[in-house]
Amino acid sequence: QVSSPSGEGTDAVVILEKTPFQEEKVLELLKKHTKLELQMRNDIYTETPPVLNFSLSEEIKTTVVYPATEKHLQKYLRQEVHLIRETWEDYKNITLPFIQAQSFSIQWVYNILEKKAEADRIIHENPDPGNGFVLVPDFKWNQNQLDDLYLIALIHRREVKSLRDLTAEHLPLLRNILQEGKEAVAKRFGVPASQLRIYLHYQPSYYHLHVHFTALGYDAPGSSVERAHLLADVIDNLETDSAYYQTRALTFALRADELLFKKFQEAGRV
Ligand code: M7G
Repeated sequence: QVSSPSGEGTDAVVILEKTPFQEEKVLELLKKHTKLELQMRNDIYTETPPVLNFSLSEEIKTTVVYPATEKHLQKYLRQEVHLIRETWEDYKNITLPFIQAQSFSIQWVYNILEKKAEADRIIHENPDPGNGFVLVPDFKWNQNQLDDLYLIALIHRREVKSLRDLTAEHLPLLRNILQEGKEAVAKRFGVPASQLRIYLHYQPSYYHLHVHFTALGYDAPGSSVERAHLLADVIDNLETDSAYYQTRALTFALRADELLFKKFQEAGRV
């Protein structure tokens, strides 16, 4: 909670993340701690207890959400999770009405698309209103090292909420993101397409279609099988069947305190 001058409290979310080690720093640290205590040894494997006095002060990245809504607070609190298998009927009867009723603002997306925010960070843009997009570094990446490279492509079209809305009509747009996105990342960061994980989330947190680009060697949050859908596979599926995402069941995890989970519970689907 943050107190205003009037003494009133407003919630804030402060996210602290340890950034990947930088090679030179690791060497420095190991030189400093030459006498590490032994905790376990088995054959060629040895473990030491965690060392508390490593200097990590410069290795922590901070993200602040302020003022934070109830949904932001929920998102970051630890909670029990459950797997949902959403049929197309479930989507129409439960998920879609939920998305339409909720008001998780996507103003930040519009600000990027309209160059009102982060304009100087744009890596690539295809300005076509139907098949274009903007590629920017994700919030989660501080751009200091390529190990945890993370970019997002935001589409210019505004009516495509998620994977569930995609049909063959969107193939040119998706192909542009895949092709131009790969080229832009290779050109700017020198990371080849073979080392990129390019995918969509289902469910996403923000219902304006976007594509994640992360370094293959980075275990990015949300890259697990119950959430990530590789863009190349999405394109293939739509080429095979334009209604693929309007017929198939999709799996995702929901936290027990999420409103959408409660809606699935009320409908007797969990
Ligand atoms: P998502 O799949 O909707 O949900 O992805 P997730 O946040 O649960 O992964 C949205 C992505 O947009 C995430 O990777 C966020 O880190 C990123 N993101 C969110 N915001 C509010 C911003 C922002 O203001 N700027 C940028 N550059 N990225 C953001």
